[in-house]
Amino acid sequence: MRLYYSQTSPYARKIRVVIAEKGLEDQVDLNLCNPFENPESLRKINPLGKVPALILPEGTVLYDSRVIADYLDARSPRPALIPPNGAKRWAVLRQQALGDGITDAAVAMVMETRRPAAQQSTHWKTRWQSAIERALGVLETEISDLQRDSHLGQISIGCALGYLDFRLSDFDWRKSHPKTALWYADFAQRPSMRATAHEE
Ligand SMILES: N[C@@H](CCC(=O)N[C@@H](CS)C(=O)NCC(=O)O)C(=O)O
Repeated sequence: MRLYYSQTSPYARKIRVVIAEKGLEDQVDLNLCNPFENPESLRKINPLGKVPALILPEGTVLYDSRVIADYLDARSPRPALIPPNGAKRWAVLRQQALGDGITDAAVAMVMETRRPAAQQSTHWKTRWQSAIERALGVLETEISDLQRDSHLGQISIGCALGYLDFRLSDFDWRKSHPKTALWYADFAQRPSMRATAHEE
């Protein structure tokens, strides 16, 4: 398998964490690329031009981190990151949506702040910031649900918090979310998280 990724993408990081947690490192070649430089090789395999994208051994390409994570989870005999059914499954998928949703809002904010100042929208930046704050508020009340075995909900949320630190470091989310901060301090020490920390 070949993974197209960038060092700064929180979605690609999520997949690299999944690869490490599932012990699939030997089966995946890493192909570093910058989607914002519009590489033709990436556009050829993913019409959306986004990372992560995963080429499977038979040549099929999967994109979107949720689809890739689901595929990799099924591919390794290690304990499932996505429970197969029941309430636990929906809880994990919901946590994944919460983590990815924080990431979506944070990425949108970062992209907006790279536009010329006069063109930036205060309306959208406020809206994204408040979505992040509301999601963190919910997370703070549900943190005990995360303090169990490793699963995709934790990974998605861990990568979202890592991205906030990386790109929106002025936003001191720890102060108003101490339980989440405590959980993340521990989760960020996992070898899979340490090995995939963001780099410019
Ligand atoms: N929902 C997608 C989002 C992927 C995504 O937006 N990746 C960004 C990097 S952080 C990208 O490649 N952006 C390039 C672009 O928007 O042109 C996923 O979960 O994989």
